[in-house]
Amino acid sequence: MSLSDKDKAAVKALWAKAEVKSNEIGAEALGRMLVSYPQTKTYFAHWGDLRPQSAKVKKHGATIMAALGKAVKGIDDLTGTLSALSELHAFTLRVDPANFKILGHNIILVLAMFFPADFTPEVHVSVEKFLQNVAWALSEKYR
Ligand code: HNI
Repeated sequence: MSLSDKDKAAVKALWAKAEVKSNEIGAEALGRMLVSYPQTKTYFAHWGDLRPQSAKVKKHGATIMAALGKAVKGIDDLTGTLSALSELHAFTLRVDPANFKILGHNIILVLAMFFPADFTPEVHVSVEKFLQNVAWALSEKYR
């Protein structure tokens, strides 16, 4: 489902607020994914400590959010914006693309936790569509 101008505006507005807290948001989302969807831990086993408070989990949460920040800026061409990352996840990291939806779910949950007043049903649907499109773009090179 492609993003309307309204969706893009809603995502950009929420992101403008989220960006300053993006390290915290990313760490919370990644930490939660690893606890509540333990099958995702296999990809990060080489880190050793995978508890949400571990330094590596926190740092990688920030890395993911920075990449998503770039995706928000490149929202008109998500496939192009995310093509190198898609290639990395497909061929080097070999991440099952089903996991992109799982992380997206954790990110949307944490955004709702951090910004309850902003997270109207209209904003929810736009952010959901955005994360869905990010997951599709990241899956693009899997063929
Ligand atoms: Ni992902 C590395 C972005 C979902 C497993 N990932 C990265 C990097 C970025 C990134 C950026 C660092 C790249 C580099 O070093 O050049 N990952 C994203 C984004 C999403 C995502 C934007 C989805 C929204 N990654 C996932 C998921 C998994 C995943 C769902 C597995 C469950 N990613 C990895 C692994 C690495 C990684 C594993 C390498 C980590 C390391 O440092 O060893």
